Amino acid sequence: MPRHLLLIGLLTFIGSSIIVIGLISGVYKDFILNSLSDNNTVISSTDSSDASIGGHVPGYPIGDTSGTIIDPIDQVVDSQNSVVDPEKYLREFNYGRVSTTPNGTTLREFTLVASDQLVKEISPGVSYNVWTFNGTVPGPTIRATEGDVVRINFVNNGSLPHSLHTHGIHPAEMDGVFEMISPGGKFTYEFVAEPFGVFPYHCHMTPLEEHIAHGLYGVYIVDPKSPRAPADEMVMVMNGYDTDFDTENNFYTVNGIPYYYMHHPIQIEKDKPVRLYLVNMLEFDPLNNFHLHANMFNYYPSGTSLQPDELTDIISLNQGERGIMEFKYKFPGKYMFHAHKTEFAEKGWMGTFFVDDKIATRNSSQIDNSPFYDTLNNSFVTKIPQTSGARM
Ligand SMILES: [Cu+2]
Repeated sequence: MPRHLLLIGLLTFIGSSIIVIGLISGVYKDFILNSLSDNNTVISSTDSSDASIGGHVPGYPIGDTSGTIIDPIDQVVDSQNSVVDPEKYLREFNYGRVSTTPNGTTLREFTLVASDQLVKEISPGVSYNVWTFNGTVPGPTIRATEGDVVRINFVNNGSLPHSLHTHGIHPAEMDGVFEMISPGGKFTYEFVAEPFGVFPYHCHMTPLEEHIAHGLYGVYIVDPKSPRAPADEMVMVMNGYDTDFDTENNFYTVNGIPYYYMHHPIQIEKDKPVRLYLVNMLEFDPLNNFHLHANMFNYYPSGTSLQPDELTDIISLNQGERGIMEFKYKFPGKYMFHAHKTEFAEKGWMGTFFVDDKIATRNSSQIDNSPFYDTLNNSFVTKIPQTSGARM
């Protein structure tokens, strides 16, 4: 047989093989994707053709996209195994053990224990080796007033060197960057709380990317000496988890558990001011954002001013950026908030506010800065006063 005919025959065979493989993989695409999901223990019991996946509000079905849908239909978060209880984390502010220094300044003392051996659920059924401050991701929110002395007893209970780097103004040796704290080591960070605002704290050991991605961060709030107006205060940390170690996040969350506030709406009161301390600690992705539905909010970048910079319904933040949002809802009902980066939203970074107009208006003298709405008892629970401390 002439050589050129042999070549044409060979090329025809290769071409038709590619077409057949293409058709087969198209037909079995869902099967292949589901198998991959199973291997990664990602919850994926949903059929992508079902228009009402996830039990979400009518008109907002979660459909299949370029990403794997990982929204558990019934989200029962196991508080024993879960990396954090987002219900509790949302409105928990730790004011430290309070005493007075000889010159009359308020001293707030905290203890932060770093560890890197815990395996916790970051979503129901999905376990991950989290690196934590005090056992949760995000770590506890610590709070002081401008001018207070903040003392943080840092303990490294992990197997790797860690440190504590807090944003804000302080001396070089309190910056937690060049002095690594070895496993089993301790260090006391002490500085004056300044300026007022909202700040992240996080481990600063290399490779930094790894220490942040695994969860070593939290929020530090400094109140102005003359306090902000009373409001329903809450903290939200935007983060992600790279569970297959390819330096791309598989899960995106606000307050540690993907989709948590979709299934457990945050109860707020109609016409009552809400103050939200927002921090972006997302690793690997350069930008994250927060979009509030059917409303606008005043935004205070870094929380360092009492005058808002803008009135908007969306704010985009790079890693480490943060600010304060203030808003109130005019109409009762259920409203979404989520990353306006669709991929992040559909991999877990979305939630809802439930605006209730039936909550009895409380006596204003009983209102402190951080009321907690107890969904079990259907009533507000008063938070600890700002000066009592001893929460950590
Ligand atoms: Cu670290």
